[in-house]
Amino acid sequence: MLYPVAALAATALPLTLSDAVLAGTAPTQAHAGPARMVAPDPATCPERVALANGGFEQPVVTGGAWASFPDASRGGPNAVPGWRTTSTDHLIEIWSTRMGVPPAEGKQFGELNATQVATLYQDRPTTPGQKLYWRLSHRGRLGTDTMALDIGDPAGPAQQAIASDGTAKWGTYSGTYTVPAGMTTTRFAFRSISAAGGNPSVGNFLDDVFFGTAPCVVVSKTASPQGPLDVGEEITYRLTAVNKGGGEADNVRLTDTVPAGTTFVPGSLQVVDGPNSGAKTDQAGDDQAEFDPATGKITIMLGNGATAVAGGQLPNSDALPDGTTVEFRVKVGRAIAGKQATNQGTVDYENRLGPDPEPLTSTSGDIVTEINPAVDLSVVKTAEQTRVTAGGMISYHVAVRNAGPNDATGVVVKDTLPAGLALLSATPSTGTYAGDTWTVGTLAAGATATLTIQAKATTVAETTNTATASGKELDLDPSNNSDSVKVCVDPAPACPYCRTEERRLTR
Ligand SMILES: [Ca+2]
Ligand SMILES: [Ca+2]
Ligand SMILES: [Ca+2]
Repeated sequence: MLYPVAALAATALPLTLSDAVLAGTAPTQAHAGPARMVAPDPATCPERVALANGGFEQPVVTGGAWASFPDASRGGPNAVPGWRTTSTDHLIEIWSTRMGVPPAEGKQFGELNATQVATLYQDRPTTPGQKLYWRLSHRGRLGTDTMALDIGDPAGPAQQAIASDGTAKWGTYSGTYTVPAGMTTTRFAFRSISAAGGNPSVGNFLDDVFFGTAPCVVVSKTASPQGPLDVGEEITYRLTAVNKGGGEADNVRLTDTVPAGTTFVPGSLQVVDGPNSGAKTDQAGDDQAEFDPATGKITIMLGNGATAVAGGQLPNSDALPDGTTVEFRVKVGRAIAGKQATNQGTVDYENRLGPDPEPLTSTSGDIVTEINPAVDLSVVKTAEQTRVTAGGMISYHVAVRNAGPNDATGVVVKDTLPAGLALLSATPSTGTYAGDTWTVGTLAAGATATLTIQAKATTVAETTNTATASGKELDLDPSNNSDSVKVCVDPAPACPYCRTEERRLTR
């Protein structure tokens, strides 16, 4: 009949599709050279899969050299996170270094055979089509112990590998697993096969177990203050790298070139949060961060174990929820007055879960800071006469120039005539003069406006006349916004006849 045939077709189709999708988007291996994967963002990082407590570091064995703990199904403060066992007593055995066997990772490891021959497992939510990586370390206790790794449907996971190791050293195993269509929960299980000595409570040490998705680093960035900012102010950039994947990211390096028109603030490199936090020097070779003045490039090695020459490891966000954050500062230069400071950071890292390191790259995306316009108004004031007699006329010339870089708006020049001078006329090349204020208005970058003032000297004096320019925009050099000129007003000489007459009258 038709129904079973249709059902078969419906299940077969998604399988084919999902395989095709995988071929197109699954991370590629590093053989192709420098080509790097497209930057992931939280939306494109695949749903994270990662085991809990893969190194059996929890709960911490205290008091003795080993301890049996209830499995995760029992709950409670003493339960082993993540792991469950098919053992009827639900006990999981964990060893500390005090038993004289060095862990493969950290300070503790598990023993598969706790009190019974059993299976240790974790069930994780998975997305069909996902590529998952697995890795484990296995060791015999009294001789050669053997176990199977099973992965798949919790109702009956399929054998992936057999681990058989003696007591001399940890054996390491790794592989990949693609989640089949329809499987939204995947079981990852260790099944005891045999143990030297035959004691059901002895055998098959386990450590450094991983099962999950590739690392996926997401980079975000902030600039503070948000702006708009003036030329001469500083921007603090903070970049945060969080690993939203399953496995740890390796060889994690952040690079960031300071935005055009800004200069790096020396001594401003620091790891704000995460592994190795603290201030770093600008110099290369002495710690995990450096600034290269020749290229304007900042390089910071991130993560656990980062050095001056190699990036460290960034655990996933289950282990390090906030990732790691770094900071540096730049000073806004006049070249970007009235423009924008645009910056983005890049994090390069590797997925080392497979047989070859796979290079991956993430960027923060652009962060844009508006920069206010800036100008440099300057005033030059001259007088055609520096010495006049009382009652005579003085011609003043005022020039206001805008050296830029942006157009100046709302430009006014204050030019108050000193006492003893009476205004005759004021002739601006642009704008208007009223009272003691020349309203220039807009003055383009590079433009000059002039004003001629004619005044009558009414009082004998040494007069100083000052003109001062101001505008709406930040003035990059306030020292040249004023200029003064000095004029001497002498007494008018009396005529010879008057002098004789004065003498005669006083006799
Ligand atoms: Ca461990
Ligand atoms: Ca340094
Ligand atoms: Ca100025």
